[in-house]
Amino acid sequence: MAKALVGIIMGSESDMAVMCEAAKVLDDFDVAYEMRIVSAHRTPDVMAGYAASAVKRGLKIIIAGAGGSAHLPGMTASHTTLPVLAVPVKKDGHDHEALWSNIKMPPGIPLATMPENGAGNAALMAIEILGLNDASLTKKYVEFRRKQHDNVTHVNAELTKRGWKKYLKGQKK
Ligand code: RP5
Repeated sequence: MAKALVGIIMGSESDMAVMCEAAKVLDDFDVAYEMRIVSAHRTPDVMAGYAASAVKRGLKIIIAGAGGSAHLPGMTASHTTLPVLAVPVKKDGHDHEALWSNIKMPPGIPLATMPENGAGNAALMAIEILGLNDASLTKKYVEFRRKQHDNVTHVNAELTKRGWKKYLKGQKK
């Protein structure tokens, strides 16, 4: 098994439905990762140890997701010099407190905050960063971006040919 380059951590098992989207993207790009529950509130010692040992263990980036008061991403960033990508987890009944908590980091400790529940984009950002030192990964990523471009081009061609009403009707089938 390849050594993990990305650490995906989350405050609770209840965040996993959101955070597994990051794992799916990394799987698609064959990027090795590890996934752990690391609560800033319930296991603060584990959180500090995880972040402090991350460089030595070979991690290059940490994706940290949490909901509620969401201290995990920021506190993780404060215990490591690795780039930490925050995913504010928003569940039913939540307001935007996790997002606010994550984007309000004080000067001096940067935290790259993704959109609410944006674990997939966090993984893509991780791939962009890892790609700086991995040409074959960047090649796959460029191909991924090209497919998105081609998809829009294809939709536009269909729209022009059939008009939006027929296009939408075709989509609903
Ligand atoms: C945060 O508070 C966790 O990230 C989670 O989103 C929330 C509480 O989780 P559970 O009570 O569902 O374990 O620390």
